[in-house]
Amino acid sequence: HKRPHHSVGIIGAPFSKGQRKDGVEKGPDLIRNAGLVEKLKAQGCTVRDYGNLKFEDPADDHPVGKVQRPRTVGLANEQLAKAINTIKKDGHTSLMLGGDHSLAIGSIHGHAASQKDLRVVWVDAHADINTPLSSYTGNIHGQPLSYLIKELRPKMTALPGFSWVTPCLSAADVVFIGLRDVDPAERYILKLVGIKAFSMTEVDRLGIAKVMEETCDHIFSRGKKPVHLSYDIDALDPSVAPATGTPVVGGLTYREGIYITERLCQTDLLSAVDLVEVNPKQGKTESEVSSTVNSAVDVILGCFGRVREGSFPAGYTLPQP
Ligand code: HAR
Ligand code: MN
Ligand code: MN
Ligand code: MN
Repeated sequence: HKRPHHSVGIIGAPFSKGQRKDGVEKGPDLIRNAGLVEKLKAQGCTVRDYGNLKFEDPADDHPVGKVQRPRTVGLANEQLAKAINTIKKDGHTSLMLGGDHSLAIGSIHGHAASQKDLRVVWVDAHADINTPLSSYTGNIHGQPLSYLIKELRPKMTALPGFSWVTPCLSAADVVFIGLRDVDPAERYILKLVGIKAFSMTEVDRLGIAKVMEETCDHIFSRGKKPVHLSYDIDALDPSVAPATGTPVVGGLTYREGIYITERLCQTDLLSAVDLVEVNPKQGKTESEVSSTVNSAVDVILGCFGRVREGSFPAGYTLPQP
């Protein structure tokens, strides 16, 4: 089919306070410095880079129960939500470069503010659906979906920094791919509210092509709606993405990881993308860092029209002898 033109609005979110490891705030600039904008343009995209958000540190952000830095994470996400809403109003597909995965709260909330009724594909080793009360780490990057899913409202407590958040997703709007490190509470929640999940076991059983057909069937079963892809780089196997805060063995191959993006691009409904959890300080060598960043860039390029079969611009003709 004829490939549509992609207009990409990039926002960098150099934020790490949704977890405890320094370095993930370097993600946006690392990914840009790997030539992201040039590569997107080379494959025919229009790109506007909105730059990096600047985050504040609210005074005395003491834990609430186990939850770490709720005011800081809440405020950062409120800023991000506004930025994403602006990018969507400007008519782009948003591309949020994280940063840790707590940023999905603001990214999805901001997306939902301009696109009613969206669908979310969450590609991750982890389910990131602990409630503030069920989380044993207290890290908000392990919790973002619990803030966004309507059915979980009764399990949530009010947290400082999050009064602006209203759940904008139904459980049926979300699909997971790549799960292999899910807490007991998270497994219970997935069953409780009924969220479609393709763990690595399903990727093994069905193959990635069938997983993606079933993913598309599920998210479009109630009509064609805009899709938000939230891609945690730790979904990929540590052999291709080692520089991340919580690597888990047995992940998606590079090819499976890229196939997901190609298939979603093909729907022409990809409306927002998050690429999160690239952490150079977690790389043991330069080459671990660069392979992780290169994988991240390729994931993004796949979202915006790159195809492995090759392609040529409209109007292309061979040189005449
Ligand atoms: N489930 C654990 C928690 O709640 C671990 C989350 C791990 N980190 C991520 N999320 N990168 O995708 O803290
Ligand atoms: Mn995650
Ligand atoms: Mn993860
Ligand atoms: Mn496309």
